[in-house]
Amino acid sequence: MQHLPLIPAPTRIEIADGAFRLVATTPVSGELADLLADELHTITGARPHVGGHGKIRLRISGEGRSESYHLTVTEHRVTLTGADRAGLRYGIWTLVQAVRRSGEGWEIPALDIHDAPRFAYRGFMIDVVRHFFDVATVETLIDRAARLKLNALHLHLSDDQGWRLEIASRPELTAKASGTAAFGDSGGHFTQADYARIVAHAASYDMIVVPEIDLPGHTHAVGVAYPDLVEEPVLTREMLDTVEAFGGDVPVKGEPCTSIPVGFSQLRIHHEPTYDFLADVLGEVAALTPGPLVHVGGDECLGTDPADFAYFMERVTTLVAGLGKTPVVWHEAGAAEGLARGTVGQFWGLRSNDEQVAAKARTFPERGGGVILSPADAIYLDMKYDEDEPLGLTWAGFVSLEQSYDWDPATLIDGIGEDAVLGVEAPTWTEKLTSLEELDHMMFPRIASAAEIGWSPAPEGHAWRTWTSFSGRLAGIAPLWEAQGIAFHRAPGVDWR
Ligand code: TNX
Repeated sequence: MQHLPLIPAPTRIEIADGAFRLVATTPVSGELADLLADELHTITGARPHVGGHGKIRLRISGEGRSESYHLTVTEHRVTLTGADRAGLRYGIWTLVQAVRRSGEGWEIPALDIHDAPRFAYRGFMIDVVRHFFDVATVETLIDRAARLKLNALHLHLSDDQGWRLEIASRPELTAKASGTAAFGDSGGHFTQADYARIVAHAASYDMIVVPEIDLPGHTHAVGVAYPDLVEEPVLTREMLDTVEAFGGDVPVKGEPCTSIPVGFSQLRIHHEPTYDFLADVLGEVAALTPGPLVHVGGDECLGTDPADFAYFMERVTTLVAGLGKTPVVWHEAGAAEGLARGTVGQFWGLRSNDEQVAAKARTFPERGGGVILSPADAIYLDMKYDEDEPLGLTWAGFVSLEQSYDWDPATLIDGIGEDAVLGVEAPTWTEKLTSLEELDHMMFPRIASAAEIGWSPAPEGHAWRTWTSFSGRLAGIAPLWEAQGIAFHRAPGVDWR
């Protein structure tokens, strides 16, 4: 059977003979008809008429699994029914990917698709700290990720190099600690109005925003604004080596950090004003965020005593839970016994099972929380593709496109099966990335692997869930990505036409 260039692969698809011919006058009607008309305009250059009784009919049924849809294309009509608004929109993205050239015109092959996501959480992360990206850039990335059926944007808003979100009750954070970025490049921050615009833009695609305030490490910038709240930097040999390798200065408490070592900063843990600060910051963050999740970090506290770390993570997750949000933490925090019940763990280990990491990850489902999977040697999109790649980092090795596709959520971590997995997230750290073009290059096409692994059924018994099919479909989708202006990388392994 021929594989249409649909990514992520639909759950069930039948392709028939014949096609629906798309002409400039083809009318589109029903809910979200304007969205489909705009998308068709991008591809064909003509905007169909909206309204009346269209030959292309869109509808929300209010029945069936959330985010699911049913798409039927015959020679005479196109019928798309979403269970809800998100499902209808996902069906539109599928329909748009199925449009193909036919002679001088355009057509959609006759087909029948029933589709629904495998996992509820399908995310991507942007680090706006190491380098800052403005609202317009973030919105563009939302547009692109949404079209791959991703539904969560994790924003990494604070780190050693800067504080990127205005906090009204703690104005010094952005006044003093947002001006610079990695390597002394200029920084920036989101006002609360900017953040609200991002949240609203994401919501217009039924995408949630997951804000991250990284704690108790990765907090050098807090000390630039409020020196009383942080310890002196921990100068380990490893840390000095990274400063040496990547350039920049050794961080000095109270001065902006322009280098990219990790693990040297920490909040003062046995100090009550730290928790007053966190109540203010996280209170505002929770109030600004309609989504259910607030990320509080917990990664790479290399100089922190394990008992202090556990005490801190217990308090901060309890604080977030008290604000009515579900805390999310990086997997290291699984070591803390008293985490708030239901805390979600984000795994960023490697695909080769490391028993110590797996043991930390398993603690989350044991305490009623799900696990979000971000295996670094597969979907850390800041990893270099290969030795010819000028951008990005290599600590998890080179990550080819094929490798990004080569894993499955249900078998990644010993003792964590399908039911414990909340979903998949592809992070893009930005130490070495400074523009939308560079982000595009690193994210596309590997973000498509994350999208398919998060949405499509498990490979067993699904003919499209193979590397050969996926790479073929990527080649087929390239013209659409070009029409959408995505500066994707023509990664080896795909027969890009
Ligand atoms: C590890 S992943 C980090 C980040 C770096 C990233 C670079 C994680 C939880 N921490 O601080 O930016 O590697 O790839």
